[in-house]
Amino acid sequence: MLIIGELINATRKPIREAVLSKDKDYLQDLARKQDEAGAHYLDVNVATGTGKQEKEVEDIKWAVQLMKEVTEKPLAVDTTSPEVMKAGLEAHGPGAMVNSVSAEEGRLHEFIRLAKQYDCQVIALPVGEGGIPKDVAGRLEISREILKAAEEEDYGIDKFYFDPLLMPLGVDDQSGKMALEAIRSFKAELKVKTTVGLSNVSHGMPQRALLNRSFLALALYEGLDSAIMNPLEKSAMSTLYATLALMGQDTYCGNYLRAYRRQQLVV
Ligand code: THG
Repeated sequence: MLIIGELINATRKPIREAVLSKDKDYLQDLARKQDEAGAHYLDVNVATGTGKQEKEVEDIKWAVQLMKEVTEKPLAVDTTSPEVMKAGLEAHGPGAMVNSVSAEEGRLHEFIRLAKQYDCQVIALPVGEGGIPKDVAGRLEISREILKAAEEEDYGIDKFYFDPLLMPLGVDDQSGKMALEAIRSFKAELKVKTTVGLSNVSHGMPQRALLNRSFLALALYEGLDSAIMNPLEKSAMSTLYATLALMGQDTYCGNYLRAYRRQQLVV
């Protein structure tokens, strides 16, 4: 189970402020904490909403550099802009993650080529020219387009994690169910790995961690391979260890017991 630490994302107010004020210490501290909590990759999104492309290119180079100073964990460059993606991957060097490629014009082949050039893992988002599909069938159709493009670019499917686009439950009470069905279909029909932006599900709802960790258990049962999540959220991390042990995916419960000894498990 691949954990991508979500916390360095400028849609979050403290991060937006840290990027705008160039607060290097704050961002480095968060990078270090997520690394120590067990994240395998660290997501980095520096879109502060100023609308200036050149600024965002400078910001991503700055952020990648400062994170590399404090962690050896690879980074997941989270942007929809080809220029920002290229600058981030270049500053990082080989082995980053592209978050994400969609089937939109100007991104599909471009982002896969960049991923190939910099030897990256890739998150595939089933978003097309018509925006976000309304159902699972639409997500599968666009995912097939992304798979076809990967084949044309000769970039291996094993590099890809498909994302069902989990929407807030507070916006659509069927969004959890739909994402679970999408994960099941991605695994069964496309035979691909999957990931999900876990904290999306609880946006705007009370007791977010409860919804996050409950969705995580359900998604793991459907075969989820990765999550973009908050690794500092102990209840979600505890649910992760417990669920994998209960699913027979933790030899002699080694990871569960190790987490307990490190006092990482909460009830
Ligand atoms: N798919 C892909 N990438 C993504 C998303 C996705 N990147 C962005 C987002 N969705 C995932 N990242 C976040 C980051 C922070 C939060 C939600 C999603 C968030 N954090 C809480 C906050 O700011 O209050 C703090 C943590 C918490 O309470 O759990 O809301 O879907 N490919």
